[in-house]
Amino acid sequence: MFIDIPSELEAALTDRFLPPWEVDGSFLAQSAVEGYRSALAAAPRFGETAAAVRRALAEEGGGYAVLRLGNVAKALGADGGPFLRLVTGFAAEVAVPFSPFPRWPLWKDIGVRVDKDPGKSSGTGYNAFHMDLVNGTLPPDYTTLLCVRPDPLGGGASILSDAHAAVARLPQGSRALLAESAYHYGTFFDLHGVGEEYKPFPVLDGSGPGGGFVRFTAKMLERSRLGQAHADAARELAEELVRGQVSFMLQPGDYLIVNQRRFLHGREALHAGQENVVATDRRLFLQLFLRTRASGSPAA
Ligand SMILES: O=C(O)CCC(=O)C(=O)O
Ligand SMILES: [Fe+2]
Repeated sequence: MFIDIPSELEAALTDRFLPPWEVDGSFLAQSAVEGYRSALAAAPRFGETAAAVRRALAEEGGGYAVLRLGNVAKALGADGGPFLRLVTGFAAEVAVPFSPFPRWPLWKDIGVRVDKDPGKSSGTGYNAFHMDLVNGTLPPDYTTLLCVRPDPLGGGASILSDAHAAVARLPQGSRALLAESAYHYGTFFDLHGVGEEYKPFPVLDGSGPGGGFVRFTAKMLERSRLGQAHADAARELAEELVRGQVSFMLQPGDYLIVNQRRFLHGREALHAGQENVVATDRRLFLQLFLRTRASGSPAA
């Protein structure tokens, strides 16, 4: 699931100048998709590298990929526009980049805030297994995270777990409870391109492995009021996800792409002592969502 960039491609990417992108509503404009594609297609071994990413996201047992762009990040600067445009070009080879948040740019900062709820995005604590935008009828097909800077104190490993495999290990009774529309999480306000608010929702929608979403966030165990039996089934699923998890520390320039129909994701707690790290040295990730063309109209 880790995909290295051939050195001749690294060299070409470092030289390649991509212009700033334009958006069309909440989506990356088709002109940008095509412009980036034709610029990058000329780079040696770009096509096969993009194909390897798509294969890792779709193959049997697959569902996530880490594209290792560290050397390119080092050459171009991990937090600058030129590098971000290249990564956007790779993302557009998987599906269409979009922002569900109308007032936000395409890429959303996930920094570190010591004053924030520790279990949430930008908090310092354990970020339990979840899918992003879980309470929309049409969550993003892919969620992606670009590591600009890891936690300098060594915490914050990324965690991933095969959602359908975890479900398959549960007893039938628990699966039946998870298939009921008895779950809810969070608020739904001013979001674009992710359908309507889904409340209450079933965790399992009956489409089986490889098909639908396992619409789950372990955060609802603490933050939503659920009936006892439904909460117990959700807790069992959360435990199975942890049992099956993989974890790794992303390095600067690593780009994680998660197929939300296959894998759920989260993050280990950052190391203690973040208040002693100056803000500009703290962990910084950037997040981008992708929509498969067939699953929702880019014009939506
Ligand atoms: O900080 C991370 O590595 C993951 C954050 C996350 O999953 C989110 O904000 O949705
Ligand atoms: Fe997330």
